[in-house]
Amino acid sequence: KTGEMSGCPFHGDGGTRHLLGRTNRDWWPDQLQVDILQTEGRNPDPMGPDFDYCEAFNALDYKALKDDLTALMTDSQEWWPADYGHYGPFFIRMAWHAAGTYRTGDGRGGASSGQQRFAPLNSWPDNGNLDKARRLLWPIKQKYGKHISWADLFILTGNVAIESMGGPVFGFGGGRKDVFEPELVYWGSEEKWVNEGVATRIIPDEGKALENPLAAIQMGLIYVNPEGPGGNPHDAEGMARDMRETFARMAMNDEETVALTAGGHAFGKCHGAAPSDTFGSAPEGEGLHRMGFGWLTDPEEIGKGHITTSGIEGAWTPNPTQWGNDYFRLLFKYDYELVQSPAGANQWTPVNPDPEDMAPDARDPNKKVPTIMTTADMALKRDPEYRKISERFLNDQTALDDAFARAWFKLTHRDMGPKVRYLGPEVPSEDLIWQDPIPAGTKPSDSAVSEFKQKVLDSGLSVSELVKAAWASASTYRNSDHRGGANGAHIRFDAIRNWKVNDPEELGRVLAKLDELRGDMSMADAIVLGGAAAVEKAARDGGFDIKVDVTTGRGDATEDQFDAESWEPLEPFADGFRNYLKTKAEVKTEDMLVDRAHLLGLSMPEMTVLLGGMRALGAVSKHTQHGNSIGVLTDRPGVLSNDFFVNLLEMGTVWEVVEESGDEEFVGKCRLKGDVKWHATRTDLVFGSNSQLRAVAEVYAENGNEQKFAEDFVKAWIKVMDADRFDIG
Ligand code: HEB
Repeated sequence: KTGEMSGCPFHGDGGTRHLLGRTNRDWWPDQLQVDILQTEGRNPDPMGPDFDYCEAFNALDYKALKDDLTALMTDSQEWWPADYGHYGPFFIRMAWHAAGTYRTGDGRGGASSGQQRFAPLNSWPDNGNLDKARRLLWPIKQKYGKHISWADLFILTGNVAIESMGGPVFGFGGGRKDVFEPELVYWGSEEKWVNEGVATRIIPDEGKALENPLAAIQMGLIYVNPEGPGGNPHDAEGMARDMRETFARMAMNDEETVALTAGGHAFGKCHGAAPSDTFGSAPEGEGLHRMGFGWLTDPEEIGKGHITTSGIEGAWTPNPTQWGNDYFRLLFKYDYELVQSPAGANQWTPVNPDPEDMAPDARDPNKKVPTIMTTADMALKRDPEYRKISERFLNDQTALDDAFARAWFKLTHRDMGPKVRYLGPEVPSEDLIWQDPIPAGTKPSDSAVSEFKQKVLDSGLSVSELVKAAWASASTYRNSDHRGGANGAHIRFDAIRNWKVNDPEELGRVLAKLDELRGDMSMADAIVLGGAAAVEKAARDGGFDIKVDVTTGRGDATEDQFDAESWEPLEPFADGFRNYLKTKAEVKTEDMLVDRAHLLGLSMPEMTVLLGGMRALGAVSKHTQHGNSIGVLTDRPGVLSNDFFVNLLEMGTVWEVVEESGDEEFVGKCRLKGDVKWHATRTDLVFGSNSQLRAVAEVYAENGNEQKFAEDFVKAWIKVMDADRFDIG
């Protein structure tokens, strides 16, 4: 367990930064601006909103596709010949790099939307030459069309590659629907790539820890620098530290890290046969006639195998296209000495290897060349904890098989959320703890639901308390890795209930009461229905007759289905919807609201109406000195009304900064008399100060839109409550 894991995704080394850091526009100012065609709500997805990928995938001839992929492994193309006549290792690296961008901090990255096709990932230095791997797949993608997404194809190809070289595979789940635009993700603020000498992100001497949510050690890497921290091969301790930290950010423990790295490097080779000034720029910055290819090398050199990718040169084992235990056998059989590759990279090679422990040349099987280890590989022997695991695997092939297969499955499916989202004939039946398994629930009858709602309203619990409890439960959902949400009722476990944002004492009281009233209904349903009852009452009190039709039939996860540590990164350090901020972050507090809304899958109007409605209901956190009134711009809290917007935009109020709050809190005073009317935060005032948010807030403050406000609020509320109901399709 690493101390940094529970850190706020927006807390780094104390600077200030933009929500998205450095973006594609910053990296490639000349990039074609197709995004202007995506304004005014136009969708860049050519398949349109009615396309059902699930249905298309289920109609796929899965066996035929796998057969074609198997044949492709050894169908070497002249324009990019397969090392050892087998593309398997190359495709494993492609799949691993597709999945390896996942980070637990915000659940973003990962393989599930096929982002490796788009900038910046298509041009990351660490993804060097994977443009060729993806292009080798195009004929197969074309053949199977809508039945297999690129995102699924990357991972399935990785699996087939492992299988075709005799490696162990645990299963495959499809269901990663393609997107047609680069995801807007924070990848870092640095202005240089790793190969341009950007600083490394962990510098203990300077008190510099890896900024959350990032999971790579330098800009443009998927994980660590293979040559050592900042390129230093002698820093064995630092190497293991960097690996441990970055892999933990990918949700991998030591055993998984060792199994994955050694298992992965049982296959293939590193490419550093020529100095790195012999190839061209990355795909996104290349000329049109390169047709999306980058890192171009003279075709004649390619034919000779003179390829440079990482700059390191050589294979790890004598059998680079065959699964086995040679990696550990060699690692422990030999002392390794530091040498330089032809491209000048630091790497390690066995001292006096036996002839049978030499590797074949990638182009000429009759020629033998020395094997290698990267400085990262050496950590599996040099670090005491990694070493224990490595020695176990050295002597127990079955243990390695199992650990590698399971870790690979987790790596490649970690960002897909609940198992019900997996498609296809190879979904493993075993439940895995990182899938957050939830037992199936039963749907209560309509009469049971109405009876329960009535009991809840008669129980003495307030609208604000019930709304906060339901929100606390459902809003843990992340649309990035599809974790969290109301299903499972994880909120009742102490580890979650005690998050400061939840006002634990109040929440505990509400949950106990709901538990008492629920009968045989699941706790998960009871929490959501309690919220629904409260919203319905608040709407009635506001003069609106609206039903809050949330789904039911949720199940309750048991203690042993709950991995508290893996839930830590789901704790919100700010939740603007509840006007909560734990500590000031590097980004502005309103940025954190937008980030949270994005993780909940909300649009700008949905975010706006939800926030305004929740303020009216008094559903704010009590953590400030203003108790549960901060941002509640209404004289009748608990009644569903558009008062928040009306009062926020009221010209009779002037707002002043509360100096001691560090620009976080404000008072609203009567313009004429000067008396204090309201207390609010940045998250409140941004709906009056930001021109776009103001435009939406005005709509909800306008006469004649009261009913629209109430209906939109309820719609957005239901959306959040039901965001994780993948189990009901
Ligand atoms: Fe790896 C390759 C590093 C992990 C799988 N890798 C590689 C290279 C390098 C590396 C440098 C070379 C590239 C070129 O081409 O040049 N890795 C690394 C590191 C790490 C890793 C540092 C962390 C520690 N891997 C890994 C994993 C996996 C892998 C986890 C899976 C599972 N890789 C791989 C493969 C390869 C590589 C398969 C080969 C490719 C070819 O052959 O092409």
